Amino acid sequence: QSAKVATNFVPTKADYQKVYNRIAEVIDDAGDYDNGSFGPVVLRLAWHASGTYDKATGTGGSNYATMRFQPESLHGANAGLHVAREVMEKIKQEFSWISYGDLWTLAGVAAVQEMAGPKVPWRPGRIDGFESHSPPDGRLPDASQGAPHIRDIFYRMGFDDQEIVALCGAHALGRCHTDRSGYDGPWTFSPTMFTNDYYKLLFDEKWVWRKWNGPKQLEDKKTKSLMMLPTDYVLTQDKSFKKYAKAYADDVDLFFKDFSAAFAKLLELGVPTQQFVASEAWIMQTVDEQKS
Ligand code: DDH
Repeated sequence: QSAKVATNFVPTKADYQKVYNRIAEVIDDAGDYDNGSFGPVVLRLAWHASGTYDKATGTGGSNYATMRFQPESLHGANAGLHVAREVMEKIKQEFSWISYGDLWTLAGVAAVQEMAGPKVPWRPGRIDGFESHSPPDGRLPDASQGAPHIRDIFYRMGFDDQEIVALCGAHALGRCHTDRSGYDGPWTFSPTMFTNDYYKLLFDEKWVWRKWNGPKQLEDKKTKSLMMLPTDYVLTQDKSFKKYAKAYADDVDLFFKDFSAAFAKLLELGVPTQQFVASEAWIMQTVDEQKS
C-alpha cells in the first residue's frame, strides 16, 4: 500500500490482468517440477493464506498475507509453500504496487482458471500487514482426522457442508509430498487439469489402506498409483458430505459453479468490505481468451 501512495499509482482492472497474465506464465515455466506446473502449489498457497480465518474473532484470512512471517511460514501445514511464495516473489518484484494478499489470491484464481477450471470472481483490496496480525497454528485441517474435525475447521471459517465438499474438489489438482506433509502421491490421473475426477474416483475406485511406513492413507486397489487422505475418504462416509460428493461426481457443471462460489468466498475471508476497490468482484480473462 505504501508503494501506491509513494508513486500515486492507482491500478485498474487492466493492470491486474497484466499481473494475472504474468502469473499464468510463471506457473507454466516450472521445468521438471511436479508435472511441469507450479499451479497446484500456488493454489494451495492461496488456500492456506485464506483458510486461517476465524469468523468469531475476525482474525486470520487473506488480508495481511501473514504467511510471509515466522512462525506461520514454518507451521507444519505450510510445509513446502515456500516454493509458491518464491515463485510469487518474482512477480512482486515486477509489480511492486500489488499487495501480497492480492497477489497470492489472484494467483489462486489464475491457477484454477489456467488449469481449465471455472471462472472465479476476484477483486483487489487486501493490504500487507504485520507479524502481529498472524493467526495461531492449528487453524488449517489435519488430514488424519474425521468429519467432526473437518466441520470444526470449516464452520469456523463460515462454510457449510456443501461448500466444504465443493472446496475439497481442489484435490483433483496436485499431489502429496513425503518431505512436506508425509503423505505421498496424486489424487487423480490429471493433476494439472481441474476436473471433477476427484469425486468420480472416490466413488468408482475401491480404496484400501496403503501398507507402508508413512501416515495412514488410502490407495486405489486397481493401479495403486492414486491416493486419498483420511479426510478425503470421509466425504464418501459421512451422510451429508456424501450427498454433495455424489452430486459433484455426477455433474461437473454443478461442481464448477459451486467451487467457484465457495473459492471466491474463501479468498475474501478476513478482508473488510470497505477495503475492496470494486463493489462487485471481477472476472479475469484466461490467457487463451485474450488470444482470440
Ligand atoms: Fe489440500 N492438501 N487439504 N486442499 N491441497 C494437500 C495438497 C493440496 C488437506 C490436506 C492436504 C483443501 C483441503 C484440504 C490443495 C488444495 C486444497 C496436502 C499435501 C495435504 C496433506 C501437501 C504436500 O505434501 O505437498 C486437508 C486435510 C483438507 C481438508 O480437510 C479439507 C482445499 C479446501 C483446497 C483448495 O484449494 C480450495 C492443493 C491444490 C494441493 C496440492 C499441492 C501441491 O503441491 O501439489
